[in-house]
Amino acid sequence: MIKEYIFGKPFETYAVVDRTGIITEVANEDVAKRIGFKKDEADRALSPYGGITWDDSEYVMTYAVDMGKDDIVYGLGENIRGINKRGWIYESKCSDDPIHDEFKSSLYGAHNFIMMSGEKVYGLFIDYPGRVIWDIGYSHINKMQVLVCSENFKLYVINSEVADKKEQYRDIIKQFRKMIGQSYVAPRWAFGFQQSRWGYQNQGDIEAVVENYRKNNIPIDAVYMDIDYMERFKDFTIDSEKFPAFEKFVSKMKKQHIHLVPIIDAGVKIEEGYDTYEEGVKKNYFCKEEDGNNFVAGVWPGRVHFPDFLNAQARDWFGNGYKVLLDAGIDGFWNDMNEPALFYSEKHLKEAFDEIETYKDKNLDIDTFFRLGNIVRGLGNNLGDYKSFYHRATQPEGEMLVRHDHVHNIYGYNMTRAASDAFKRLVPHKNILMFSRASYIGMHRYGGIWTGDNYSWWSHILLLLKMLPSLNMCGFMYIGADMGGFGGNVTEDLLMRWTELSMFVPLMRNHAAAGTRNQELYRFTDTEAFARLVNIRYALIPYIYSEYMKAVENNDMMYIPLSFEYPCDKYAVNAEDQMLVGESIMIAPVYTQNATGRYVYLPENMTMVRIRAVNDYELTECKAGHHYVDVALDEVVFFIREGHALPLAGSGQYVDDIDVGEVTLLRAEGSNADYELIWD
Ligand code: MIG
Repeated sequence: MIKEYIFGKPFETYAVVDRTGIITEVANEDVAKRIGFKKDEADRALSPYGGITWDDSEYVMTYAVDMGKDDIVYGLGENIRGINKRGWIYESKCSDDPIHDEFKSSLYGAHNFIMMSGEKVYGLFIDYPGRVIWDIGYSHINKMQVLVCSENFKLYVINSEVADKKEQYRDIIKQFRKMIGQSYVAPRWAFGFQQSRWGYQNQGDIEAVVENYRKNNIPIDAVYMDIDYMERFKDFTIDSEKFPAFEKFVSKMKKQHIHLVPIIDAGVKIEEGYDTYEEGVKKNYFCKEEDGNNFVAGVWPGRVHFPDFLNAQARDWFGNGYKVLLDAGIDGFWNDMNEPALFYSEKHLKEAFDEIETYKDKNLDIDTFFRLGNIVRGLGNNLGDYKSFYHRATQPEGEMLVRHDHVHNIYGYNMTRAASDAFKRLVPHKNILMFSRASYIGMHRYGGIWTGDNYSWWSHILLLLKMLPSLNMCGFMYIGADMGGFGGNVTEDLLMRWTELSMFVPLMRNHAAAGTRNQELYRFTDTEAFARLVNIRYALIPYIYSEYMKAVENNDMMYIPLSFEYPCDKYAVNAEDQMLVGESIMIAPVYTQNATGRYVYLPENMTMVRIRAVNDYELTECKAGHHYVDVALDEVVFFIREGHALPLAGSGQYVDDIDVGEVTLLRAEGSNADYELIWD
């Protein structure tokens, strides 16, 4: 059962699309009080960060609820910390921040859904595109306090009528997912291994990558084109010196079963004669400042304008931009910098220079010296800048002028919607790969996400694992992290362990930042081991793809915390470093450097699969309970659940090369279970 409470006059985000069975109530003062929401003056309301200034609202709405000491809070999608979100404060504010450590409170997405599991199990979704703070046991260890920085939003409370706790979890998730609409389905080839690097300059660089992968028998389906393929970082252009005959090159790659996936950035370069820029200006498709001038920010190309993705016409126009690349045979894209990330705004930059000028001949002391540094550091992704531009948002009642900070969290969502709508218009018979960096719930219908600029840190293997179920709860199914880590220098063992987790994740993409160590799998000593591991991935693709499709169709999760299946087993409830993947298996990846194995908890009898190569594996029956399991650096161990089976194919050098007519069924010991394969 879903109840919707309408507070004030909410902005329509189009997050909710299926309203069947939803009971709506206007949250006037009495109703708000009854359900525990309180109006508070913004500057008096709780905030660990001081006053609430994000969107200048005079009043905020707060909700507080006591938590029993064993209650669990799930959700919040793309975020730091655990599957159980208790013990920290999170902030829904799409942020371009490359340091994903424990101190952060926001990453690139804003996913305002939680599921509380205590005496009662229920889901909460706050549909508000500005700032929302989730204090889940931070200010008070046994209290959850939610702060919505506005009086205008929608709240959805989801309850389950089924009695069994185990069923309740999935029932609540399914109700929520149904309400927000079916998730995006990626093309099948996008489940293959993909290679990326910020720094590939031209056709030759890409060809060398493909050649090396093929030569080493490491399967691969796609190579990415990061910002350097463009002409001076201009969207929808291709540098003709680096790619003299782009269309031919795309089709040559396609013959080798390689898809090229170019990046598209949110900002449009200001440059006379550049058609996208000129058309955007002429038709008023860019975000504006208060005085009506187009807002100017600095990003990759230098000065840019931001397309007004909240406006339906601007969306159509920007979407049409993808056509040049589609026409050249491109069938996949990644949307970047769409929080939107900004290095500086022109206005703010001027002020900063003026202020720095006044420091010139000063004797800099403790205060002034740090202030000087902060002037420059504070230029990027600055709140003041987000407050200084406007959208002409298309709303059900017509066009509405809205200041960016009030709708910040749906900017990237609408960029991806622009792309996805254009694909349906321009190439209706093709399924295009699309994923984005920034997101909001609702965007899951239009594309997937990658989790942005992580690091080559061991802790980031675990962070990926923990994000998987939380993302599924919020509708994001085509997901993945930069395998091996984006920032910093990877080591061979880190990359190998990461590969052993990413092989169970839909988006298996190795990507690294410019200036870091080369990270392609053929760069390391034991290339042969990487080849074996990626071949195992391809043998598992029929399973991964089928489970993905089933989860999408049933509005279900593909990554399931053990606590969902075994809610009365305290070891399962506490397990945050192993999880179920689909209906048949449990994974327990190694994420510690120099470890030769790890402790694994089996909530029920399971069959251990130790696999070193597609044709080299053994099955061992294991009893429920605690085990120490050896896992050599170059092998994979996972577990088949009692009474279940999974298909293992004979690998392939690319996804279409996988022969699903030739699958072996790996069955749990003593079971004659069947498996429903989906391969359309
Ligand atoms: O701030 O296009 O997250 O994947 O390689 C850097 C260059 C801009 C950020 C993306 C990253 C990409 C990089 N981009």
